[in-house]
Amino acid sequence: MTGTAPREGLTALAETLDAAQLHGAPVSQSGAAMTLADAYAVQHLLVGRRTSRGDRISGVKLGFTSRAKAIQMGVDDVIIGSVTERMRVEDGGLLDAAGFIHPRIEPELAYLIGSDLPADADDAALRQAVVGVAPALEIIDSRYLDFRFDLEDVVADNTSAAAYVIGPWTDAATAGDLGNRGVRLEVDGRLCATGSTAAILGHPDRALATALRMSRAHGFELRAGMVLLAGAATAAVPLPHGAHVAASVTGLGSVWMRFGGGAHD
Ligand code: OOG
Ligand code: MG
Repeated sequence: MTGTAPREGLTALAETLDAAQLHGAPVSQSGAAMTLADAYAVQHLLVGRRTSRGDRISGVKLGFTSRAKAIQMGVDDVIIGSVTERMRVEDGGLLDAAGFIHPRIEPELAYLIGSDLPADADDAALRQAVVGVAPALEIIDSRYLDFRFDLEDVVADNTSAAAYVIGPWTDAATAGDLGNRGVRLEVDGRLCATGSTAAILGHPDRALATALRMSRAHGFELRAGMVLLAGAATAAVPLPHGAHVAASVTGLGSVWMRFGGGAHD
């Protein structure tokens, strides 16, 4: 299949991915030669199914903004997805493991957008709209078998988004230059990954311009109160049941969560 896939095919794929997440059962890679535009159309249909069940979009996330992630997953292009209120876990909270397939955890940096961005806003306007920065954790859980996908598959699957945790916000005006801060990820007190915020697009603030450009290109909105996850600074690590996970960014403090409950307990 080349060119633009028929709308029914895209709707069917969104349903399949939605069911995979709801039932915690992975599905085969789509096998279809989707265009990137098709893949984003599927993603919007998929997230639309969530919002029609009462969820709300709470932010956007970028993926593959670091070499470590691109190498780990074999996908080189930056991608964008949505995160929702029901994906949000309180700092220090418990994420219910029920329904997860093969979760992984990533240390990230989050930006808080303080005001709605008009359609014609430029990069400077977005920088000005950012009111806070925080260490964050992202839990990803591909709905595809063996966590394997190509660019279009992972875009269709809302960039593997599953859950996220935001640490304490620091006022963006006083946070200082975020260009080279140490990043640490600990699972059960064991250091699993270390890196630098410089791994994120060379400087994590570049995530702002990238998010603005990609939002425009692929039909996302940036609104007051939304978070922007800039992408993992290190490769993702498996998230075992019962784990206690913490991430820190030098100068911004730390964020943590537990993963458990669900069918296992
Ligand atoms: C896709 C999501 C990548 C990141 O921070 O790079 C991502 C995946 O690896 O499954 O969230
Ligand atoms: Mg991520």
